[in-house]
Amino acid sequence: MLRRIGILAVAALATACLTGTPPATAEEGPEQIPNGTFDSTTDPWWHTANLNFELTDGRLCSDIPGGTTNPWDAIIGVNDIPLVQDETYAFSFFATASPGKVARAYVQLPTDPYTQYVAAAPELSVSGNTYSYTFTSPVDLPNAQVVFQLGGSATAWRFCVDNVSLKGGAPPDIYTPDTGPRVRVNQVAYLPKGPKNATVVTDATEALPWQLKNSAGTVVANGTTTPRGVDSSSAQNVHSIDFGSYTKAGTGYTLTADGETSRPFDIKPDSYADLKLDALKFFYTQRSGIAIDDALRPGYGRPAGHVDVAPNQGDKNVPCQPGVCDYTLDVSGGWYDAGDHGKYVVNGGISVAQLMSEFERTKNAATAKPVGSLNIPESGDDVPDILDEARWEQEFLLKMQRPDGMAHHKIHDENWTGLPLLPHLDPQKRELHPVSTAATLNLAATAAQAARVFAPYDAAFSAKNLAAAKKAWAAAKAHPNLLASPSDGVGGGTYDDANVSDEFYWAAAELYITTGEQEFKDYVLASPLHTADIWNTGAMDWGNVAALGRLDLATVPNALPGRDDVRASVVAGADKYLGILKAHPYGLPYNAASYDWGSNSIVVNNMVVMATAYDITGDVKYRDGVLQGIDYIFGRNALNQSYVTGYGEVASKNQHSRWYAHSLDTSLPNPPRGTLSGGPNSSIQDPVAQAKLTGCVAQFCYIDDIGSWATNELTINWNAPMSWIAAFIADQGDGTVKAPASCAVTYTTHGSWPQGFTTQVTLKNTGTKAIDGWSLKWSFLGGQKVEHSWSAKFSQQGATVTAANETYNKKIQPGQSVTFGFNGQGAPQANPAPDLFTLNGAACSG
Ligand code: 9MR
Repeated sequence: MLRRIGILAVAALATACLTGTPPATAEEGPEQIPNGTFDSTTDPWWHTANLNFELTDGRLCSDIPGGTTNPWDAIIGVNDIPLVQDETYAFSFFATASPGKVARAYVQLPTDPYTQYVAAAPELSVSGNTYSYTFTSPVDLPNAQVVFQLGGSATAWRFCVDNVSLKGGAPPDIYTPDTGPRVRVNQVAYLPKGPKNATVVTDATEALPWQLKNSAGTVVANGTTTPRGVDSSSAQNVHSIDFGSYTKAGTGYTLTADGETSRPFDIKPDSYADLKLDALKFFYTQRSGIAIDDALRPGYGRPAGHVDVAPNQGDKNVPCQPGVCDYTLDVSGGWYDAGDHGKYVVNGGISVAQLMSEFERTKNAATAKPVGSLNIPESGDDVPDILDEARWEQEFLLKMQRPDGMAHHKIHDENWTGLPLLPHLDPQKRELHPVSTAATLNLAATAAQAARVFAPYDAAFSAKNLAAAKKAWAAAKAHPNLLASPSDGVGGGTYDDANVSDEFYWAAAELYITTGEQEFKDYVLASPLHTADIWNTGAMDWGNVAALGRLDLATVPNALPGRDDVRASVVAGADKYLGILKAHPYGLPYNAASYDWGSNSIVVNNMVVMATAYDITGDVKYRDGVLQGIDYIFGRNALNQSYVTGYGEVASKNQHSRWYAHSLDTSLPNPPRGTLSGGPNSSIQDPVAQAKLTGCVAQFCYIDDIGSWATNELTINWNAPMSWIAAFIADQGDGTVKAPASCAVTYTTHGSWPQGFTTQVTLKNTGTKAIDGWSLKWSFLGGQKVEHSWSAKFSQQGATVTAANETYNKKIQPGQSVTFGFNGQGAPQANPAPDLFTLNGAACSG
């Protein structure tokens, strides 16, 4: 037993309280572990032949050799522990690891099949923690084993353990999250001219009075709640509050109902401007293959990961898994997928696509505004930062393509690593996994999109992407059924997908939009997915990408026959999600009996569909759906918490990550501001969630613990739609809907030749007042450039063109028009008429 017993006891109790384990009770049974305190001997504990025991500071310690493969390649254990069926046991121990490591702790059958009655994967730190678990024994067994499995690390480390205890008679482990006041609000902000809704958890079945108070405590509005019955996603009886008629900006508001006062919140214009940038800045610190500059991200600087500097084995010369291929590839760069060091083409694809779509929205949506500086190394070049960031990933995706056009599914470590582990310290062998049709089509789709969005900035990169996209498309058609294995999940995620018809549709859609070519048009029109109802419980995710194609066909200019129907189908999807949101007492566009892995991304992606419907129709009900949906993410939920780091009074901050592992190593940071957590996941696949949340009802299946990879990871494919939505909301300013301009534009391309075209534009004043001075803006699809023009002053930035009046045609009387034109250059690919024209900053109403 450690001498500093007082300190340890306090530490143990604190941990027990933190983890929600009830303190020991008088009824607890006798200690079952012989010599768990190691006061003077290590007997009767045993170890595998590759270990030794030492008694150090009253603890059992052992140096664990590096270079083993499996957890069970190094074990410390004790035998002959009696278990009584249906008895609930408290199992606990104190342990340290230097450097920090994940160990396995099991109470198990001592022989094959080694059935585990409690299975824990504690993340051990240098300073040490007490870990406590309860379980109910399903068997009567005289000789159970307690083991610590310590193998599987490439490098050597030291393990120490103390106070190993197993006692029967433990009260069941009931974890009760601290959910604070029963009035649930968006803890970040409501827009002054936007909807404002809240939820009250109450036993009352009749309407209750509510008051809105300002920061001085003065009641500024009041009303009565709407009883909503029992919400199935939380099993709570709830009421909702609508205080949307109050529009005065301010900070520190609170809502009071049923004797409870909400956490404070703001009513503020532009309160999402920071999130718009933070959610995108997330990607820089996920970068592989480049040092993260501490000057750009104070507190987040780190050496480059996986650039072939020891102990990394590097990504510049990566072999395949044994037997998969006989070559190596340079697949350095890209973004780390999540909290692991893996890089996956399926998942990189949807993530980079959503960033590029966020950029394309700035060209095609009436309310969209440019994204701004992300404070990345490329800031200040001529390319929008959001595209520079997307390019970091797209370059990696291109490297994953083989000469025959097929793309490798993924590259990651040979074995899973523990936490914490900074990218440059990962010692594992990196391996390429087989090519897959899904990965190849992710490459085809994103490269086709990249070909058009990068065209104005880098013609060579654009051409490279287009060639890669076409090659990938042809390869996928030749190998339409090479599926990633669902069991290829050691050292990295599987991202397996049994149905790639949606990947084919998405790739064809992007190739068609970029090229206008017949083959892709025919494929899109013939695909059953083109007209299918694809608006499922979740609109899109890494394995369901038809909506990515559908949304882009609807919003990026193209000449597809029946395009109006495509646009109408997106609006139909938005109607569905809006209906779900309105029926939901917590106001979210997600209705599921059991919540899926990454449920927050489903909520946000369904909001993307509503936001797109707003961009298409201008109907404010869709925008309000988005503004209401975001309330759930920021605290109008059963746990009364925000799921975005740094936003809201109580917010996720311990997301599962090997390098933002502050809760395991205080010298490391928490995730950066603007990081979305995966959120409630009913299947609670990880041991932390299983220990704390078993039996949870959907919204409660979440814990802000770094060990809960199933409920609390961070990923590129979750922050991508988060950033898209943050931009959409930020672009709404204070929520005032801008009146459209009274104008109509006819844009006619009269002639075209391989590298050029001539277009005439007529701007008509459809209003009742004269237009006195005009500046008309639109965007080209890709690399088109105005070369020669007449009757207006032209300027161009990227793909965005501004035509301003000459002195002589400055005034346009009601009903009158002006006509001007230009010769454009560089339209070897599709050159559709723009959908959006803005006159002096407001969209022409048509
Ligand atoms: O987000 C993925 C989720 O949809 C899957 O159900 C889950 C299990 O296959 O994997 C998730 O993705 C993880 C990936 O496999 C590895 N990197 C971390 C990802 C997020 O948890």
